[in-house]
Amino acid sequence: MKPLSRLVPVMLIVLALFSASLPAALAAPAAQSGGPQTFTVLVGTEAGIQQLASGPAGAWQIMKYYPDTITVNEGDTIVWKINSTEFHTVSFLTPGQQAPAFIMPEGGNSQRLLFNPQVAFATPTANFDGTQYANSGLLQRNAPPNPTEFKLAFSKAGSYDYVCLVHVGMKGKVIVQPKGTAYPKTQAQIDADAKAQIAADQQMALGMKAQAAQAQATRPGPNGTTVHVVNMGYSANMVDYMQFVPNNLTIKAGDTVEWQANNGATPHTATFLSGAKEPDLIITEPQQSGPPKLVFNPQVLAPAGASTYGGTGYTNSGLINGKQDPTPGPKTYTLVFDKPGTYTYLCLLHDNMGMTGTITVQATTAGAAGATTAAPSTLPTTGGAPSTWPLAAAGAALALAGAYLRKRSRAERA
Ligand SMILES: [Cu+2]
Repeated sequence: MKPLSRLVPVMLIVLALFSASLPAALAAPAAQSGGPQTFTVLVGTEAGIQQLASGPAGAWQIMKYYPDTITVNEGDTIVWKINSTEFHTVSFLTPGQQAPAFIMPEGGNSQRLLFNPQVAFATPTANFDGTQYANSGLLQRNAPPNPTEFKLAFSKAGSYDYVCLVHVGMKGKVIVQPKGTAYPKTQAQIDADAKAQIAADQQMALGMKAQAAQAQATRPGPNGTTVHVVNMGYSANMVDYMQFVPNNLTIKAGDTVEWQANNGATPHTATFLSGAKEPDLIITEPQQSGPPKLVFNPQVLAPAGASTYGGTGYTNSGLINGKQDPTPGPKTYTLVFDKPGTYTYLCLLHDNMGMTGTITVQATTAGAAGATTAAPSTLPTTGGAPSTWPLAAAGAALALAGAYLRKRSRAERA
């Protein structure tokens, strides 16, 4: 929430200077004087802030621009500032251009997936006239050297749509008026509107908590055991809940946990590190010329480990794409827990938004203990044949995690 907190004092000063004495309609023309103006748009917001080791982060990520439509004049500049833990882009496509994919197959005989540098890195566009591809790259907070803002000057009157190339449906518009035209809103009014919209959207997101928990259910498993369902987040109205639901679960030895894909299109993982280092999401491979290759770490993408977990070994669901993602691939991940203990796990994509959980396994009573032995062999597997998973994951470009660039920068330092 840094950019917002920076904004608020400025707004208060502006309001203190002008609002008390001037009606809003009179304040507007003041913005006309003094040549080109610079306006600010906030990118994303979040709610349900938690204090994490990496800093404060929202469990709810809201994929919108504030404001989503802004009117400026020729010669003016807009600065987009990241305002969420999730990363986003601000991307103006050329007329008729298809949005470049965020994640793409490497091609040839490779099974690897790459992050598209055309999406990940900023274009050097200085003066936008509607004919160029102008892209912010991935705007991300607290992840230098990745940018936290994107500046673009507008040289030609017109109406320009832009999108986030990571989150389908996240879009904005810039209306550029001829030089000298009166502005419909000052920055102070824009800020006030944005602040009100952000507050409303945060309330809307927090109000979705009950729905997010709704699909939880248990059902009988084999031999008197229980299958417990954990939802991998929740997605609606351009809002993503980056939590396991429930995030702390207590079961009996021999029980099964079934993680279910996000109800939207957002990919997640359920990953038990068992004390090992979290794998980087991205492997950076410098090239002779041009941008480095950004390889989607196969260790994150691919399922790993056995179907029973007892506290040891890297055990990973691999990428579980949301239910609305048409890409073939598993929509559930199941693990049987046979040893008492408390086991922590995380989503490799969204742990920086607090997407972590625990499974506490209690010993069964003496009478039921024998029942657990037959459980693993009779449970369904998750599918996701190793030969098909990398391409299956390609469609998951829709909503990748903020972990990406943080890890990329870590990889680059290494
Ligand atoms: Cu996740």
